Amino acid sequence: RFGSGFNVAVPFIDRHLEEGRGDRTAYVTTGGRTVTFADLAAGVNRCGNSLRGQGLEPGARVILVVKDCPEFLFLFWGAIKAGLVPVPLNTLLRTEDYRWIIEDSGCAAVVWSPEYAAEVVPAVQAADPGPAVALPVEGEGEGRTLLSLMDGAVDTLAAEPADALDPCFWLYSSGSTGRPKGAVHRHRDMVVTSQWFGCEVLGVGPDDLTFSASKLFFAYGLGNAATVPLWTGSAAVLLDEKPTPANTLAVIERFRPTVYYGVPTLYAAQLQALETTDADLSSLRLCFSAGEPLPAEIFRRWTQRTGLTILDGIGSTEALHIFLCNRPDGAQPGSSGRPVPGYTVRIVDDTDAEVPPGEVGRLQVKGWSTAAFYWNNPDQTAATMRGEWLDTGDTFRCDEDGRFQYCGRSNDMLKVGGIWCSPIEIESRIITHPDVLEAAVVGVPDTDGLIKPEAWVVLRDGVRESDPLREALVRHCKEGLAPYKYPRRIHVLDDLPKTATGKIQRFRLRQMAAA
Ligand code: 3SK
Repeated sequence: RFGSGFNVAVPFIDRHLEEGRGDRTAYVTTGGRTVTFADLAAGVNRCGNSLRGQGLEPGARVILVVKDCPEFLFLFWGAIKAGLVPVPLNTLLRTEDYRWIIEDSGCAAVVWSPEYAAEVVPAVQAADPGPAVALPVEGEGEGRTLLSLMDGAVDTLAAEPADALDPCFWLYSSGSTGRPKGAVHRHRDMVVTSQWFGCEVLGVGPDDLTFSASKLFFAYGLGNAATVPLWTGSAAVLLDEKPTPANTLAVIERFRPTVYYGVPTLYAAQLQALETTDADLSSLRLCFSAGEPLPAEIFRRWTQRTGLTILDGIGSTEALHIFLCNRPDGAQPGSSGRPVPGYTVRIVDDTDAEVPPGEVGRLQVKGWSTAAFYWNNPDQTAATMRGEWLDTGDTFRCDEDGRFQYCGRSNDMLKVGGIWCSPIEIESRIITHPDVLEAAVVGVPDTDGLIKPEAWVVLRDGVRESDPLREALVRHCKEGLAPYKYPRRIHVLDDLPKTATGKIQRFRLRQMAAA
């Protein structure tokens, strides 16, 4: 299967029919749809035939701006099976972002859920060159839609022969600055992440039911809900709305998943909701967190409130999924854990030389799921893909036990009074204050041009902003941190600026500070 002619849609989609799982459920949706493995295979084939029927040739890029629904899976896997290259995009982007990516990718097709038409359609019209094919998934009236094409398409399709190392799909990495970069992933990459992380670390098996609050367009959500379950022949729940504490807790109660993937901000908000409501989370055997490091305080509060441990991990769009994480048999608060089997992780200095245990440096990872290159971007490719090592842009420390601890984005670290200082450490202290829900810290030049930490906080519901509260927060930091680390100013916000994948956009806070 993995030799010449290998197309990754075969083991992820067709294998289930060959192994007699056609009648089993692959997906359920909060809107009441059930998709069996046989339905999935038929949808994938119809979708692949529909796209090829529009004149798309092998290798053509197909942009998806599609919510979490069965059609996302039909499109993603159908494109791959038909030899096309799906490019799922963040559904929260704006017209100008979509226009730029349509042009950068040179895509031949754009498909969108009607919910996103207001941002996508003007981008399709403005792009030069624009896509040959532009289709809403569904729609009212006479117009051609993906569903109308699929209605008339046959439900068998021979997989387009490919090689394990051929380009298979792209993911644009949101990055915290600059234009997004199209990471080109290969046919083998999803096999690697699903087997190593899904099976060998989490032990996901056919009887699990997954719920990922993180969306399919994000590498984390794609691995959680579109690859690990399909690799293991298990089922997943799809929520097509923006995840909120209320709807995610309701999904867990109603569908009773065994495996839940969230992000730290959502765990924090769910904890707040659980102060005033009850939710039955007893079906869960595993809670996972990624997207940004999980503060130790949220880990503790979640365990206290639910009796469940959250396994924190780190991955990247370029590595495709999780390469460093805590294990079910020994999660440590505030730690990103150990390498996932199959990955080698090292911490290097500015000359790419490995640093001794305990020292801070840049985290690099090596493994078979890392992207081949960035499309159209040799400079960023050279800066990030260093031979077989991928530079994550994150600063980490590894302790004597081989556990890794996040210290911030490489360019987020602050040097205060000549000493490197991690914003994460200060943030972790601030959020132990009972009035604070979330915090982000950046370095801001003082009147002498010297960098000092300043904090932006979101207060818990019902807490009012005041000078005494700010003073109390500073005192709280002084009591718990090395003297130079306390935030010199506390700013209060309703929400922290974040990327669609939940990472704090510290550059926006720096912009606010400079304004
Ligand atoms: O940010 C992360 O931790 C992550 C995890 C899995 C896949 C992709 C990403 C960015």
